[in-house]
Amino acid sequence: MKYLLRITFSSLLSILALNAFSQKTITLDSTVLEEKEIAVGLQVPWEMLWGPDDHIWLTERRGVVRRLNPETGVITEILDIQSLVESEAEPGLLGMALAPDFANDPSVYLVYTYLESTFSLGEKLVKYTWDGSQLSNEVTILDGISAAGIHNGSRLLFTPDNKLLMTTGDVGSGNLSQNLDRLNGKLLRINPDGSIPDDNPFENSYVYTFGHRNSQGLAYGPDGLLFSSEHGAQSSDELNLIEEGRNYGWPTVQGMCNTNVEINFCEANNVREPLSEYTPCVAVNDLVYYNHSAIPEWEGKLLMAVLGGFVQRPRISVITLTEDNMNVESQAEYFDDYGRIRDICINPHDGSIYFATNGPDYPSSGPNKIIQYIPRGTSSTTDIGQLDYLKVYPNPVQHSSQISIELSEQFGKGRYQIFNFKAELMSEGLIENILTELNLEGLNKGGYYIQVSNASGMLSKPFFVH
Ligand SMILES: [Ca+2]
Ligand SMILES: [Ca+2]
Repeated sequence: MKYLLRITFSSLLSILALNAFSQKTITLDSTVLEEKEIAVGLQVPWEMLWGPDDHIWLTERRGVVRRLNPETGVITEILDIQSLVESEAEPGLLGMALAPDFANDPSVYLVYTYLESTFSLGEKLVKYTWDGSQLSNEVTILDGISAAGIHNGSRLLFTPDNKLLMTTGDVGSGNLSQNLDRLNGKLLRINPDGSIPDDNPFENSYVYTFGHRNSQGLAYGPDGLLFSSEHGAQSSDELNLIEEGRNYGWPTVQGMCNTNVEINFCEANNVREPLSEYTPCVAVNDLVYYNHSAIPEWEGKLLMAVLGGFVQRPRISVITLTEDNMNVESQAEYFDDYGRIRDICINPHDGSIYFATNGPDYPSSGPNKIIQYIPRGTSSTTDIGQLDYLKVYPNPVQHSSQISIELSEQFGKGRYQIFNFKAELMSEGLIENILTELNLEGLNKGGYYIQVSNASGMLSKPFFVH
């Protein structure tokens, strides 16, 4: 329970309740970003990618892959492998990558943990095929990776030369990280068919770099440089620059080489120090490179999702590198009132930022959301003229009164479910008309969300009873 956040449930509710009353904005030097809640009620969204089909693809840790239309908020489920996935606490369905030439090779790569035997968990990299509506036909690409209740890595990233990079965790056994014969505690470089690239740094080995504890952020930055984030123990989360074949020090070295033991080890083993370390740990996670002119203040910078640990607040850190990109010049913090932030993706058209929240507590709790911040003045996302929508009003709504549920003609009618923020089902039923009044008698004061589902997908909205 290392990363337990000391925010009480009631304080979170009041934060969320405040959010509901006004549209939030963030003002940078000259750019104003406006908040939009895209989806609510997800179950630990872990990886979120902007796909070539202009949809957001996301994994939920329990073993579900969904596809989200960012214009309308409609979510469809495209894979459910909960029966294959073991997902207590940290493990589960984690990383995802889409094949770079998706039009000709509609392959989706996933990493998940599974029950190998009664007493052991394994982790594997698999490939599914997208047929335009579902993922199917699992093919194992790489198996034999140890998994555990903690430290399962698994961020995936394609290289420009069409290799697949995958981070692996030390599963709580730091000695694995220095053992080149084991796949744990490493950054692996893999041919998409699962074979070992013949130009890897160690002969006949998937290992690209080693000495990692649990890296869950991986991104190309400026000049094609490769960066990773890495969870430390109690101290020394790391932002690393990845250099082929290098040793990143764990478990002897945490963060910089700055104790006598560390200095000796670093000199003897040519250890690559991090660019930056975070002490005490803040639980650094997804890393993306913001390379869009829509937010000039952030153009050319790294954005890092921070789950938050100990007393440190969750946030997105905006990291400015030095001119040679080899050091961190400064860091600023944003979005620090959403609970744990797991993952980020960027809309390549309008420069919007989307992030996935994982609730206030370790390992996760609801209501997990996808939040968008759109640079003001860009027009790709608007409620006017949307084909699909769900509107809920008034919001907040008076206790023991009625709430209006309005669905677009295009989306049509469906089945509704109302959950509280612990994801407990409070009521459900059919919506028979485009405009429906629901009686809220029996709902206590507090935060809820409604999901409406039909054959075309699911829409969601939060609301508050006061
Ligand atoms: Ca290190
Ligand atoms: Ca150190």
